[in-house]
Amino acid sequence: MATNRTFTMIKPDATAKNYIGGILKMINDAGFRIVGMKYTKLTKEQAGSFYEVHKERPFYGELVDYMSSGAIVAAILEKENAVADFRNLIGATDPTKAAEGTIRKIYAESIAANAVHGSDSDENAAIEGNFFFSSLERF
Ligand code: FUP
Repeated sequence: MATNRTFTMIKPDATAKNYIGGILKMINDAGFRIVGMKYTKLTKEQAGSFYEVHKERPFYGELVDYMSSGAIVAAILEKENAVADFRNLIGATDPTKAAEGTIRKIYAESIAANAVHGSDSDENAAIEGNFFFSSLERF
């Protein structure tokens, strides 16, 4: 089903390198409207809870350390077919495999520090958006 909202984070590697503006420009130019946005830093506990679905994966500890290592930008994005279109815009998890012109191809440094997060389903987009934003913080 085509839906109209997804959730993203600009990750610590990208905020540290001053890529926030470039990434937000790509997001807006692709037709996404920002309906909630927050510049913040996750505690280890918050990062662990956000990525709980990956807790059995070998990279979970490093992922939690990395995601709590610096500032992030969390945002809710609106567009027709938002989840699938945003996954196309960001490209493959591993930037060496990401298509030309995608955010990860342009801005990511590695599979772990891969510049942006994008929800993988409508259900997760709602869960992840609710993790960061109350109903009063989205428009
Ligand atoms: P994606 O949906 O593209 O963000 O990728 P996954 O849900 O598979 O993985 C979530 C995050 O775990 C990635 F963004 C980065 C991290 N990860 C690793 O650090 N190593 C891996 O081998 C796979 C994922």
